[in-house]
Amino acid sequence: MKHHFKTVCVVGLGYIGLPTAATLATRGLDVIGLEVSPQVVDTVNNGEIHIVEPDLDVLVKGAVNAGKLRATTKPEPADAFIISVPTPIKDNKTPDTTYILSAVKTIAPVLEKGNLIILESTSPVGTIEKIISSISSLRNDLTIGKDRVTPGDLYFVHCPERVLPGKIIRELVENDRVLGGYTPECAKQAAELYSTFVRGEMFLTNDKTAEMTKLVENAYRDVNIAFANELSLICDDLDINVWSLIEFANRHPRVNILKPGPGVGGHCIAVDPWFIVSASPERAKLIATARRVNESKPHFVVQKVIKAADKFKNPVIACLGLTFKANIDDLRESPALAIVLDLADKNCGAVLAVEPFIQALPDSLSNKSVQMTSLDEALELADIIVLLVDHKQFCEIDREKLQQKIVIDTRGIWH
Ligand code: SAJ
Repeated sequence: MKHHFKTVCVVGLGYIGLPTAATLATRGLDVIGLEVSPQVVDTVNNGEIHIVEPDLDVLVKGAVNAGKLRATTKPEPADAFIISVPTPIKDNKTPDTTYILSAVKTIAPVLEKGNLIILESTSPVGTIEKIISSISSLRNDLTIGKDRVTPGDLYFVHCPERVLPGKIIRELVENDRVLGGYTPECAKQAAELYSTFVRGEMFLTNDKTAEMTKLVENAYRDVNIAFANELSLICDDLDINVWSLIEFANRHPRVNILKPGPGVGGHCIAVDPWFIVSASPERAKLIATARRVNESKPHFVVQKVIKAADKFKNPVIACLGLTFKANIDDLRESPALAIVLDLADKNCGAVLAVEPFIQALPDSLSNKSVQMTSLDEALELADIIVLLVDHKQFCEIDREKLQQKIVIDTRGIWH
């Protein structure tokens, strides 16, 4: 597909923004990364990265060395803007769109007629409409295409990212994309831009459908993980090995049960379902219940550990893994981290934490009586081993070393 884009500004150089920026740069576009953190700007401009993601370092280094990618804290004009900033959840379980709206305010002064504004951040339904009204009030010199038909000076699209941390570089290119335009022409413009690197299929629709599609994808996964987690609770009561049970049930041609775990973490699946619940609380009953089942799992694990610890005078509890899932360094909404924090607060023994993907304990744990140790040290000292993340290193542990220990394997890697 032919395109007219020369310069793209990616707003927010995080887990999604940085890989997207680097990928666009390798396709010959001039990419500006707009970032609030001066440290991140320096890191990227040195051709380095501040997150763990396979192959991203090579991509960024190449793009920066070729002069195709540079980072800055100040907005500059561009042909297209891709906003990829976080959308956290507030304490009352409603979405917090402050980062998006502040990104919009930052770019508003440099917008020009013909610019394409893409929102990749997961957002509650109606966010594109909010962005439009914010920009209309800041830039009344530009027209917007208010009736969703007439073309305006600016093009607005929601193109939710859907890549899996750990496989971002490949999924960015290979996954199908949903492009939700405020007007049909908006979606077409986005398809032109994404055709520079997306090999998957592109589905053009309106902004609200695209916003809901993203939320539904993650709610679907959450509900399915909740089913597995609920089974693990039931099996615990009934003294049935849930891992074997699921293995057997999954031999049915139309059954595919996911894996129970210590809970559901990450910035998406543990958060997005609440966006649907808060938009339609009366209807979203199953989605809300699933979220609660998954949220209850860390407490269940803590109770199991406390029960085991009661058998010792001075128990040493080794917690393996802090991240929200295997083989990444991401701690966001991590149930493993929540479990370790809770164990430390409960004073049920000496708590050791092993996390091969992180150098030092996160702030939330640093003033607690938790000690970070190597895997070998933990295996030697511990009475109780709590496996919280299925990191590769843990899957390879010599099982001999687990004998004589109480093992609480929340991921079923040693079952
Ligand atoms: N988990 C289980 N059991 C399972 C699968 C996952 O307990 O069988 C847990 C994981 O350990 C983790 C959490 O669920 O704590 C989520 O992990 P994940 O690998 O399922 O997903 P994320 O959060 O890394 O990425 C998801 C993906 N969405 C879907 O698979 C529908 C990804 O494609 C999205 O781009 C991403 O959310 C996002 O940004 O929304």
